[in-house]
Amino acid sequence: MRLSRYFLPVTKETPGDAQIASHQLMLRAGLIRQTAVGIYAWLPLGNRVLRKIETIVREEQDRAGAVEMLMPTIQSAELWRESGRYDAYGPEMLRIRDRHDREMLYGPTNEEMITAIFGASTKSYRELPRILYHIQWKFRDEVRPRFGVMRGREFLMKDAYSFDLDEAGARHSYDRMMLAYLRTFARMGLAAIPMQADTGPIGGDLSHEFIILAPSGESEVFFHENWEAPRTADELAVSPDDASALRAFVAGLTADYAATDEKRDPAREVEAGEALRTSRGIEVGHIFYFGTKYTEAMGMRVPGPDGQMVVPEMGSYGIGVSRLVGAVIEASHDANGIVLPDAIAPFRVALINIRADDARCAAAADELYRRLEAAGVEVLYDDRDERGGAKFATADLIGLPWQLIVGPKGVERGVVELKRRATGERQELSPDDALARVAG
Ligand code: 5CA
Repeated sequence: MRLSRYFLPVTKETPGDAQIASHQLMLRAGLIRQTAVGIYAWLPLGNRVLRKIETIVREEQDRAGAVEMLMPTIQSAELWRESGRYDAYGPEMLRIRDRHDREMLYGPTNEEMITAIFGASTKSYRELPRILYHIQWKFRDEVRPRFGVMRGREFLMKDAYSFDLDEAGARHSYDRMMLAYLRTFARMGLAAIPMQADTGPIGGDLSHEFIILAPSGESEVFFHENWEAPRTADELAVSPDDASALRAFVAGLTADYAATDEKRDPAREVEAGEALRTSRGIEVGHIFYFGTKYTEAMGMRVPGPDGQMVVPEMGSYGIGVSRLVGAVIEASHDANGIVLPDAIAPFRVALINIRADDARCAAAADELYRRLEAAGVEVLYDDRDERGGAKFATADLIGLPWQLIVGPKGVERGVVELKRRATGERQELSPDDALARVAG
């Protein structure tokens, strides 16, 4: 992509109404624009980050055995009356009337809808277990939308729903999602800690929030210091299909104490002793096991193996996909801007021609651009007629993992400069070597 044809409205000034670094940087680096309180447009660069995150989430859901579908954003009030949540949900629900005066709502979550759809078509215990998910926009009329996409009103969520015949099955589904979540966050370079959590309006008694430690986080959390050395995706290679091996693995992982403020356990904190840590944290995911709460209320029953009717056991599993963009940036930035992890970078390389008016520089940079594209390396080529300084500042601000810099002196000697954004490390290399390096 040539920057001269892109839409990347970066700004120098820090927006006054943005309180935390990730929100300021997302605005300054041209990732998002607010269009109404708590509602954001995703500009081209932000949209690419969002899609990268979505892809990792999707790959890990698929690996866990979940099946993707897509449900609408607008739901009928009727559905929510069946579960009793239409009134219980309160002012966070955006209620809408259509031209026939029918009561509708913009979905804050989808337990009712999936139970209605899956329940109506499931006729036998042989069709269970299943885990279904979608990645769809939600709306919650938050009292205090803040921190940009971190607590928005409209936000993108991955929500999965499991249906099982019995509690043992439901716990296996829960473990599948626990593993998928740990892998998802590890792949994004995030150390997310699963913490025992409150269930709020979703219900049930078994629940974990996945928390990233950050001073600007909204939750107060308590945990054993062992969580400070998080697992990498490679250490999470267990198969999701072997229920007992997976149970043992998850039990081992979650043996160390970790709880949100509402779920503190004084006895376990005494046990942790000197190793007890406290911090602020950002909730990036939340999983729930709530048994038959919705299937019971909505009348879902299937004939079991010996003819008796079974009310399926459910869980639901959410990831804040749009919140993650803010959370990753909150966890990874410096004084010059965003530092994006390779796995979710919108482009891998910023190719910078520092002298657009120099024919030899332009030819060398054009050639590198052509070769990068041919090699399938995602590149944002700063071919604009701007000062070198401004181009460097933009490249640092948007935080692509690599900067490939073409200047007149280097061109003379047949070299280009390669800079790693995260470390600031610079190297002079031949164009061939630089290409091999960034393509690796
Ligand atoms: N139905 C369940 C699981 S599918 C559910 O809705 N869970 S939740 O309420 O915990 O939301 C799931 C995730 O969505 C949260 O962990 C958080 O990462 C994200 N989220 C929730 N509210 C917001 C918000 N206002 N802005 C951005 N992300 C949010």
